[in-house]
Amino acid sequence: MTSKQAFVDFFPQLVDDLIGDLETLNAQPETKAWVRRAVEYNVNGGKMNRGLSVVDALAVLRQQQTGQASPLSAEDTKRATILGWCIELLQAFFLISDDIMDSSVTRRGQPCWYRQSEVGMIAINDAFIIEMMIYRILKRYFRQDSFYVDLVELVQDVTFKTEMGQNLDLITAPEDDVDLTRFSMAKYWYIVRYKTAYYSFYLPVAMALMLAGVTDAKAFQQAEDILLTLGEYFQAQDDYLDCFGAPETIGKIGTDIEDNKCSWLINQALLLGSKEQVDRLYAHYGKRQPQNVEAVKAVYRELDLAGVFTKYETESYQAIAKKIDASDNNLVPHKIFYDFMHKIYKRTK
Ligand code: DMA
Ligand code: MG
Ligand code: MG
Ligand code: MG
Repeated sequence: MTSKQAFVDFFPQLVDDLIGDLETLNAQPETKAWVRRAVEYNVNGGKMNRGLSVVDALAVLRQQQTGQASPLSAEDTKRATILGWCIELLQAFFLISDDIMDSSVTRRGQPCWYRQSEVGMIAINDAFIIEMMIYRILKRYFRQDSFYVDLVELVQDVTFKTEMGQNLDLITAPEDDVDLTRFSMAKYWYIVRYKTAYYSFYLPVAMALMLAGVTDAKAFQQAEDILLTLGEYFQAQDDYLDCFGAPETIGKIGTDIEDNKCSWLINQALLLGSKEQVDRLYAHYGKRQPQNVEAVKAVYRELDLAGVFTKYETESYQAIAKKIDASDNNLVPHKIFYDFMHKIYKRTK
C-alpha cells in the first residue's frame, strides 16, 4: 500500500473519533450529523501534500537515526498520520474562512462550503469547530508525550502567523479602493511567508522533528529557514495558477484580479509594464465585471507573464537547491526538503 492510501484510509476512523468525542458534550444528533458533514465536505478532497509530508519527513528522520532504509513502524506511522490530519483540519479551517473573505465560488471542484444554501454564515462557526478539533486530537493522542506543550504551542504559533498574513493580504486589497501603489514585492513576500509558508511547509516538518524526538533548536531553525523559501515559491505558483491555471484542474475559480489582491502577477506587471499598460491596470484591476478582468489578463499576456513565471520557477528551484545543499545534512536531512520540493515543482494544480 502506498503511504498516501494508508493516510487516506485513516480518515474515516478519525472522523468517527471526532464525532464520538461530541458525546462528551451530550451533542444533539443533528449537531453530530452537521459536524460530520462539515468535516467530510471540507477536510477531504485536497492533495494532502501537507499532511502526507509529516509521514514522509518522519520516515526520512528515522532512516537517518537508525542508519537503515526500513519502513516506518506501525506506531510511528499512526502518530505521523494523526498529526498530518491535524494539518489537514487546520487547512480546512483556513480555507472555509478564506473562501468567505475572498468571495470565492468553488474549492476542490465543488461549491465553497459557505455557498451551500443551508450553510451560509454558519460556515464561520464550522471553521471554529474544525479548528478546535485539532486540539482535541492532540490532547487525546499526545497528552502523555514530553513534547505535548511544545506541539500545542507550535500549532497555535503557526495559526497566529497565518492569521497575520491573512490580515495583510486582506487589508492590502480593500474592495472598491484600488490603489496599486500599495503593492510591492517586499510586501508580497511578507504576506505569503505568513499566510502560507508557515502552516503549509514549516509546520509538517516541525511536527515530524518533534515525533522523531529532535529537541535541538538549530534543527528547527534550519528547517524554518529553508521551508519558508519553499512556501513562498508555492504561493507564487498559487497566484500564477489563479489566472493561468485551468479551473477544472485546480478545482477553484480564480478571484485575485476581482479581489484586488496583491498577487505575484500584478506585482510583476507593475514592475515590467509601460506607462500605458500600468494605466490600463489602474483602470481595470479590482473590478468584478468580466470585461475588466479580461483587460487585466490582456496586459498579463502582453508582458508574457507566463514566460516570466517559468523563468522564476527555474531560478527559484536553483536558489532553493543551493540553500538546501549549503545546510547541515546531519541536523535535518536534505532529502526531507527535496522530497517536499519535488511534490510541488512545476505543479499544475
Ligand atoms: C491562501 O491564500 C492562504 C490561506 C491561509 C488559505 P489564497 O486566498 O490565495 O488561497 P486560495 O487561492 O486557495 O483561495
Ligand atoms: Mg482565497
Ligand atoms: Mg485569500
Ligand atoms: Mg490563491
